[in-house]
Amino acid sequence: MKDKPSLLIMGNSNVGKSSITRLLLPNPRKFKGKAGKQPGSTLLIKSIEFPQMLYKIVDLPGFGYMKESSRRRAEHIKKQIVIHIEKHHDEYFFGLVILNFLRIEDELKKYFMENGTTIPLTFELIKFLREFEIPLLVILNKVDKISVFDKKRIISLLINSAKAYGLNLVQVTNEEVKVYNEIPYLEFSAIKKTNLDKLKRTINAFLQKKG
Ligand SMILES: Nc1nc2c(ncn2[C@@H]2O[C@H](COP(=O)(O)OP(=O)(O)O)[C@@H](O)[C@H]2O)c(=O)[nH]1
Ligand SMILES: [Mg+2]
Repeated sequence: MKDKPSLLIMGNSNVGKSSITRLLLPNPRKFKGKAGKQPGSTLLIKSIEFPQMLYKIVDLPGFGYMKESSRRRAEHIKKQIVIHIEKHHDEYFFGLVILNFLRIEDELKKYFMENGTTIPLTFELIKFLREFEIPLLVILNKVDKISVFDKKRIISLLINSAKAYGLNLVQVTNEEVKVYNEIPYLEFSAIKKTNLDKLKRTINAFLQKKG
């Protein structure tokens, strides 16, 4: 029998990956959110699976969650993520790239002001996943923590910055995303469950496409 397809959930530490994973599970009580965090040098990649669930969930760190002090470790983890995706990309029907709304401006400004020649890590990650043709949704999480005014500013900064790197971010619509060169994004709150239905519908649409 064929294995279930996998949903990839990626993002830096603390963006809300475990919280979002929990919202997608049929039985969240059995899930220990901290399972993926271990101090060793090997990235232990665990997938979460329930009999009632039609897909598995794999939770991976993003490309850029380390402080300067542990740069070597960050490089090491990045290499392991790359190896994992190169080997397993066929198993993934869809990927969620999770961003923390409160961190977007800082991340982008850091790159544009101090380091204009390198690509922001989130965009690098998106480009990398797209090379393997894993369809993506960018989740802008923790929308409950910002004002409408800040939200508009951050989203337009994000869209304009993405454009500068050749990525076309568009707000997810009710229809599924058909245009390959567009990357949909969704404002989200794991705490308030904002847009949870939309997220589930989008995941299911891609699951059916793959199935
Ligand atoms: N306000 C707010 N807090 C959130 C949201 N999602 C996650 N958090 C909080 O952010 C922290 C990190 O969440 P977690 O899911 O463990 O992030 P992970 O490290 O990416 O797995 C926890 O304290 C969560 O309660 C959200 O949408 N809104
Ligand atoms: Mg976690």
